[in-house]
Amino acid sequence: MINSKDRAGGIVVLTGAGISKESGLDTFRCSEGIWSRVNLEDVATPEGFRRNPDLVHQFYNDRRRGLLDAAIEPNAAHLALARLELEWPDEVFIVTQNIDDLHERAGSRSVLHMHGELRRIRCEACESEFAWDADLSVDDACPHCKRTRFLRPHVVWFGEMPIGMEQIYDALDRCALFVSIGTSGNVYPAAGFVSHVRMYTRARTVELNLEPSTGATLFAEATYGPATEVVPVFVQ
Ligand code: BV8
Repeated sequence: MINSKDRAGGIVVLTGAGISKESGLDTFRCSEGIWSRVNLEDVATPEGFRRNPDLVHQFYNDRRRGLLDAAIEPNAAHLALARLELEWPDEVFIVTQNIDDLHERAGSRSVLHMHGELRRIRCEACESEFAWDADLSVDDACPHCKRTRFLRPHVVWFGEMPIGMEQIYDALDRCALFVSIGTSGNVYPAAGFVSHVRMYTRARTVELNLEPSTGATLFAEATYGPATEVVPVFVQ
């Protein structure tokens, strides 16, 4: 449970694919996960995009269409975090590895997508960035500079710098509570946040996950179970 001491400095919540699983979106490393069906090197690296942009566009077009399916809704875990932010305005900061928009659709406002956003694209020629819900192809022209073959998903691939790192570490350095939800703790720098908090702060560290993550032993507290069950209980 969250207590009043947790408010001194703020609450940082790191989320991963597990928080969206019960909304119907796939995780990456569970059995049947995304990386069991497609090779990460081919679709989530700049090299893969240069080698075969059509394959990468298809991978993200399929996931974007999936996310826009009417059946995909925020779940009780997303809604519990949105309620927490309402109760404690300006003290809850969600850093998500997810590229879906379920936190925002649940009502959360203070959300940073460190791995980018599925419903946004950017132009590698003019660096403009756009909301984009349609399929994307190499022949699409940048709405700003009109050039083709320069548009890409606004997503952070392996080997690329995640978004908002300075803001994230500022928040980690100040927080009184760090909660990790629905992530396997395999991808850096996100997987290193708990070690950073332990080293530089006196914050509480809590893992809420279906099962112990790779970094489970680094957390002072943990509750295991489906996010729609454990998150509402923890934040009440
Ligand atoms: C960078 C694209 C530097 C978007 C993704 C060795 C050591 C340290 C680092 C590295 C290293 N070797 C390589 C690196 C760097 C690399 C990395 O960490 N590699 C790993 C594989 C070792 N990291 C990077 O490249 C990062 N960039 O380091 O840049 C730099 C510095 C200067 C200048 C330039 C560059 C970039 C990382 C981002 C890569 N992009 N995806 C997309 O397509 O979505 S990562 C991919 O994995 C996803 O984004 C996802 O967010 C992320 C993490 O996965 P999870 O969210 O944890 O999902 P997963 O399936 O793994 O786990 C789900 C969990 O949920 C499970 O634990 C499960 O039990 C649980 N669960 C399931 N159901 C439920 C549930 N929990 C609750 N309820 C449920 N119902």
